[in-house]
Parts: sequence; structure tokens; C-alpha cells
Amino acid sequence: MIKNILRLYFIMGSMNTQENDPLDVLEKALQGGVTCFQLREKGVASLQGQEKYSFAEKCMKLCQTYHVPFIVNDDVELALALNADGIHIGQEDEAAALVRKKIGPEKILGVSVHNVEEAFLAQKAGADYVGIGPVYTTSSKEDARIPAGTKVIEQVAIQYPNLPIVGIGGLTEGNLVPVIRAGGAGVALISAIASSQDPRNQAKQLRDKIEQVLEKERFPSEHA
Ligand code: 3NM
Repeated sequence: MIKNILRLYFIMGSMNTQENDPLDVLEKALQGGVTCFQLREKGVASLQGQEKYSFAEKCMKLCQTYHVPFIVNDDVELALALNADGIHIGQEDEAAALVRKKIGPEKILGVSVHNVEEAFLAQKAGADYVGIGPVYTTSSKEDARIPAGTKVIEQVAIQYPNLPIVGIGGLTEGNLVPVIRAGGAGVALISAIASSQDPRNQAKQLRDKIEQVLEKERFPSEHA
């Protein structure tokens, strides 16, 4: 079920882990309980060509070891060459319907959206889930939009209750609860785990928190 893999969605590129080895950070995050991983190799210091392919392949193998889906950001050719589990695209990337056609019906397709209309179009084009953000201020995405809180998540969740949503942007253990309350299936994040000096424990704490909140949302009377 797509909703389950969105619970703690870790995103990272080789440039997001400062002095720490990105593969080591990824492995610890997987051990800590992330439920999905997206390779987002973007920006000036990002790997290109064969180096990118080889890094992506290593990330994918780690994900396979821990039975966690491996998603590629934006690069459809790379996703297909590696036989990744899926692809995530933004509004500025290739059209979602075309990407769905290229990857076929089985692979996971995620699309970043910013309002109900974009969510409608993404679903129509074959998206399995939508990413909505930035919820809070983020320093991990250069061209991030103005933080929108959880309003859009709530609107999309009401309009399209069967479309899984993951919130993104500035999320931490301390501020993720409103995303789930608004109808998000989970949270996607970079720095909370990638910049942590203890990514395993950080991922574990995040996962525990999310499971706690989901449980409360499901059985509110038991937690009254
Ligand atoms: N997409 P962090 S915000 C990759 O708003 C990305 O669509 C966003 O990183 C969006 O958890 C973002 O460090 C960066 O804030 C998320």
C-alpha cells in the first residue's frame, strides 16, 4: 500500500550529508526505520553521468537490503536504467502523463503539487501519490516556494481522500504532527536525517512519533 511507504520518506543526495558519508547516512536511516528513499541528486555539487549512476546503484542496493522502495527524483532515464521502484517529479519536470507512459503501470509515480487543481491533474495523469510543500521554511531546496503550512494538504485530503499525500519542507520531529492531522500519510524530509550526527536514532525517533500520531488519528477515542 502506497500510504504505508510514505510514512517516513527520506530524501537525500550526495551533497546533503556535509562531512558524513552519504551511503553511511542512508544505511543508518534505513536501520532507523525510514519507509521510502528518494535519491535527489541536484544542485551545483551534484554527481553527474557515470558517477551519478554508480552512486544511485549503491543507494538502490542498500534500499533493497532493507526492503525499502528506491525512488529517483526527476531522472526518468536513470530510474529506468536501474529498474528503480519509482520516480518523483515536480511541476517543472517532464509531464506526469508522459512519465507514466515511459515507466509503465507498475512503478511508483510521485508528483509535487501546490494546490487542489495540480493534485487533480497529477492523479489524472497517473500519480500514485502527491508531495505537498513546503510546509515550513526549508534551506534544502534552492527554489522552494513560500511555506504554506498544512492548508493545502488539508484541502487535497478532503477533495481526494484516496490520493496519498506526503508533506515536505522543514519537517522535524517537533513540528510534523499537523501534517498527519491534516491528512498526510507521512512526512518527507532531507535535513532532519541527513544533517543529523546520529541518523539511525533520528530516523527511529521520527518513525516512532509518526506511528504514535497515526495511531491516535485512527483510534481517537482510546487517546481521549
Ligand atoms: N521539495 P528539508 S521542499 C525537496 O516544497 C523539497 O516541494 C520541497 O528538505 C517542496 O526536509 C524540499 O531539509 C526540501 O526541509 C526538503
